[in-house]
Amino acid sequence: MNKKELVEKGYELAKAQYAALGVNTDEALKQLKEVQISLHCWQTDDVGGFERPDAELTGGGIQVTGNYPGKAKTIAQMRQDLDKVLELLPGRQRLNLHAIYGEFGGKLVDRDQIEVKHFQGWIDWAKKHGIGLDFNCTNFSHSRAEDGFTLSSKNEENRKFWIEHVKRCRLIAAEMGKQLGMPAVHNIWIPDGSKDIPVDRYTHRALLKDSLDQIFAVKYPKEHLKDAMESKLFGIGAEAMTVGSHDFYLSYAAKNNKMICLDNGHFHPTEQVGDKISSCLLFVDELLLHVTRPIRWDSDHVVILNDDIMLIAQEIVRCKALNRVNIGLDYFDASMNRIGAYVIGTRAMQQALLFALLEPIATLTKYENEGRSFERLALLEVMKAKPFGAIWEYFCLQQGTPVGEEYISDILQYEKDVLLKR
Ligand code: RNT
Ligand code: ZN
Repeated sequence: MNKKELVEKGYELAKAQYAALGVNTDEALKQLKEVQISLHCWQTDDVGGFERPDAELTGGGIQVTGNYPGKAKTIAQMRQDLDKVLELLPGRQRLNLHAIYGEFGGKLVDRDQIEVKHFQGWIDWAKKHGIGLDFNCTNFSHSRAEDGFTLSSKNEENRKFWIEHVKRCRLIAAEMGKQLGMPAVHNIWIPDGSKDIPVDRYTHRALLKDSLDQIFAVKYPKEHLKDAMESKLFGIGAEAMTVGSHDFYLSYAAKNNKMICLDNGHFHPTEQVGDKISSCLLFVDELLLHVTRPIRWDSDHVVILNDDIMLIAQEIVRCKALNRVNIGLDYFDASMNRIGAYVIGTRAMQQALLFALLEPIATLTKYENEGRSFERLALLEVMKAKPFGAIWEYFCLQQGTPVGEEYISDILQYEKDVLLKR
């Protein structure tokens, strides 16, 4: 049997096993095919951006470690890398840009000066690929963020500057959504916080609230733009307080029906983002996720198929909220092949969703409703040993993308042909 026949045969056997539990695998794959995962552009170049030739990540309490060869140094290189990533991924993707990734033509365009024209090249690129774009204001790696405050700054000049920046970013995002015919998500994450114990938290939070009110006073059609705000517990150098905490943004989002962005690297280690999804969905229309893998001090390791990600996927599916949860990735690892990092992480998220779509949910719910906790736990465990991998491999085959381990050699070839020559 050749590889293709093997995968097809494996699928037929697996399909029958799932069918015996009342699960329709064809239906699961049909749904998985439509889920869009937003790829964070910043894994290509370690969150550097293209404002200056030597642009790099500074401040903001986020860090990239590693120096693996092949980092994208120009927009052309970045697009080449992203083309490769898209080629290796089944299902649908989007691209998530930060404001520092514009085409500034070698001139220094400050953050309060950026315009749609700096991103038109990306819009055209996305159109060519038939994918959507998402956008983020960049409130770090800048001299006006050096004291640790942006939208919540007591320095009015700085605060005005950042308000103007975010307003422009929303305008750019809305234009992306308009031109591409799919709404763009604009996400606000600010690094504002303090290293040591502050005595005036209230004013900073009041200032942040006021800044957001000013920013959101400009309205855009929801077919073009969806707004999100991302909370955080702490960052390096901002250990004692983060102005944009979960309580702050959740309250703001619920009151103003904005999206809350849940980054699963931004909570206490035993808190589960999967548990938060159902709560948030009862009070806001949609959510944004930043899927990542926190380890100790770092919130941004490459996503793998672990319990956190599985629960997130299960909760999205169990809440029947695939159309209300916007899924984006957010990690940056410079210690390994960066294209490989994207492919591992995106495929892990898709696998988690597939696993969730293959749950015998009717039976599990019946057990739960009848108080049969042994049967519920037993069936959840049994599902882990079902031939899920056979369904996944068939999906990759169906989608014309590398099956199983095939993508490893593909990426090594790209490394040899392209990355090591940079
Ligand atoms: C930082 C946030 C934020 C950033 C990106 C680059 O802790 O997670 O989402 O990672 O905006
Ligand atoms: Zn994030």
